[in-house]
Amino acid sequence: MNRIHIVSNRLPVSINVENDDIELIPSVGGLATGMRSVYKEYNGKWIGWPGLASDDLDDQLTAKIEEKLIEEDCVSVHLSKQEIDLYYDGFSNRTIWPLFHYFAQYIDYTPELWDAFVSVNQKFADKALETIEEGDTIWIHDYQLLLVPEMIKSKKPGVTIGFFLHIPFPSYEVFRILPWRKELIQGMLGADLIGFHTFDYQRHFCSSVRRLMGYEISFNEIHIEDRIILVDSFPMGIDYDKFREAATQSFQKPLQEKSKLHRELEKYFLVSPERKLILSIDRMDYSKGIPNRLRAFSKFLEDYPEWIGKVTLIMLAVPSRGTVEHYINLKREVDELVGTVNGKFGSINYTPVWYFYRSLPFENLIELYSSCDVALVTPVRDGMNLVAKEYVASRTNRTGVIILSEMAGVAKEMGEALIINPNNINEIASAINQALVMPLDEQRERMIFLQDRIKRYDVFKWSSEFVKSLSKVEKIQNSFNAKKINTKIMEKLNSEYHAAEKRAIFLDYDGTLTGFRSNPNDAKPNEELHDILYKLEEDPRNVITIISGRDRDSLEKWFEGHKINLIVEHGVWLRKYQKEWKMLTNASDAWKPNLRPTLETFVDQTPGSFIEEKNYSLVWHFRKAEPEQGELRANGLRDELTTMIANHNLEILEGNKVIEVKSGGINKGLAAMQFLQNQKIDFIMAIGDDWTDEYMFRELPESAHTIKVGLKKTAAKYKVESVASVRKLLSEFIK
Ligand code: ADQ
Repeated sequence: MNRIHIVSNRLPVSINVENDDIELIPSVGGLATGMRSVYKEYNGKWIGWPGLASDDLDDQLTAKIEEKLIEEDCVSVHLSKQEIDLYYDGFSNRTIWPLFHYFAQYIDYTPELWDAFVSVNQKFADKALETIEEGDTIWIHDYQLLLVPEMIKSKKPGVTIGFFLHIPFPSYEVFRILPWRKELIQGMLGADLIGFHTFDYQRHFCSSVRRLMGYEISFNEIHIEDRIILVDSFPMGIDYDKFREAATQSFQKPLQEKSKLHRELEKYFLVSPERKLILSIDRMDYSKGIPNRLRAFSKFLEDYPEWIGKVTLIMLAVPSRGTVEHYINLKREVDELVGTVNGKFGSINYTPVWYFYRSLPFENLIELYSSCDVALVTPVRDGMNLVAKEYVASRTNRTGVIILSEMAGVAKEMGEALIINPNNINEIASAINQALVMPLDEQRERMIFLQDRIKRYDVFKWSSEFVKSLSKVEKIQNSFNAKKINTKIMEKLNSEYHAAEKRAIFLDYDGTLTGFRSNPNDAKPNEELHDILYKLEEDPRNVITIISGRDRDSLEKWFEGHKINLIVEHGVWLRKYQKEWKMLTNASDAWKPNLRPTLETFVDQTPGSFIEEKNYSLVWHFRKAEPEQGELRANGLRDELTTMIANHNLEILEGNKVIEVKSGGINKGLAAMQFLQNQKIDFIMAIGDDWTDEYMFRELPESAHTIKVGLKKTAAKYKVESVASVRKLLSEFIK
């Protein structure tokens, strides 16, 4: 694999400037650890903001910082105070963060925030574009940079782009609230691989793509005009061994080397071995459910008074986004709640909640993880939550219980935890009691499973799985590109076309010569298409046939005046130029009254769907129906029809948002071959987008030039991206 670069809001280092001396302090966070192994191994650069506002730096200092950063393969994006305020504290944390965590009431819709978000994302993209080359791979991180994938892809399409979202992706009903929802989706779709922590977020994202953009999604592939995008879930892990080793070492330290905190903790247990500690660690964020946790702890002491004096909640909250109003209010609420609980249940020698509003060094974090009997992790929404995994990794003696919110992504991987609803205070209170009285054997049984899983899928496995999928998507794109008509293939087609004495050209209509419309009757040919066809027809060597699933009427009307043959209803009818309609098969329509009522039931149950009746077929259209409901009903209808048509000479065709039942024994392939009988043709070309066209691609002779419109698997020799590319290709012949 080529070079892999990383782009994230923050670089993996902080900068300390003292008397013009610059010190780089590596970040110890999970993302930095996981990504360091990737960009170092693949000779890439890390592009991001170094954490200092550019207004505070003069040119000389900036140059010095850049120099120092480049030694670490880091490339800085400089942001002014105002940019940080509007893009980071602003749109990222006042708009996207609450929206994606289902706090719709907190969303800030100020347009200036959006404008800043666009321009700062462009800054990141520009910096990346300066740094990377075509053929490189780039991995972009998180919600602050949702627009960067498209900004890079549009300038350097040869770069393979991965994007990972570290927070939840909300359901469509919530996502649609945002005025800029389409722009965000478009931005993300610049990536070739889009990763989420859980399948639920992936599902929500795909649903928004389908509804907002109308793209087809099959399994985890999104088919856009010129590419396939893979969507998948990769639950992020931690550096398991680092936590495990640190916890082991912490216990082995002689007393005099132990930290002050550690000695305090040991003293606490010395008073009485019955004493228990519950741990709560988060950034101070409203998504983490801290007030409810305090309420639940208070309820627990009220419901189980035997624990008063014996259980302490250590609550650690890292200051975060302190300039944003909702965070200031949250801090106030938490301060008050801590005071209330301590006032209500505390005494001279008992403080129920030990509250720390600060960040702690790694060493202390480990001491807390390994000393506390219970971890209380109760976010109201959380993309993943690494604290739960860090607690598990640090439990060297394999005891300890986690109480875990079902709203955290990590809950999907931790079935052995006590899973609670973070809004159910009573449930949390009783889970605390259950955790405290849980026998050690049961704790170990649960912990062994948890540790095995978290050890196996650690942060290195997570990043290598993502990188593996990036190379998979690169292969998919390459195989698509191999069939794609490029200049060389076009030259070959052109020279064979011009050398031929008689040419048969079969053209499907919907999705090939013209785009799809909600109402099929609106898909009339426009002037451009008429023009191209008139010019092709002028050449007496060309025999042009429109071969479609449509009925006779619309095509006959729309192509009046053209020197064109028509094959309709998937090959039932043929009308040669200036001749009468002729049936190519002995089709029957006697079955229609039996099947129609079934289709009508589906129309009644699926708003927006309707039936089209052709001479020898019935078609159920669901393009205008709500997309997911349409797909679901289509499956149901297919099942029902399959049973009904058994032993009749009928076939079910699944087209683009349609299900069609038609007389059997005929298809576009057989019809095209019948048409070619007894004709001396030395150039055959067939173009189509649908799987009904696959019959044509398979039946026509090997020498035929078969061309698929779109990205799906095909028997055709070549592919083009869209209706526009079909028109361009046909225009090439008549230049
Ligand atoms: P966060 O919302 O920051 O991350 P989380 O995954 O829990 O949430 O990570 C917090 C990290 O901060 C942990 O590594 C923890 O050790 C550390 N930490 C917490 N309190 C600390 C303290 N007082 N002192 C020092 N360190 C402390 C976002 C998403 C999450 C997602 C991660 C990773 O919101 O859902 O899991 O990204 O993708």
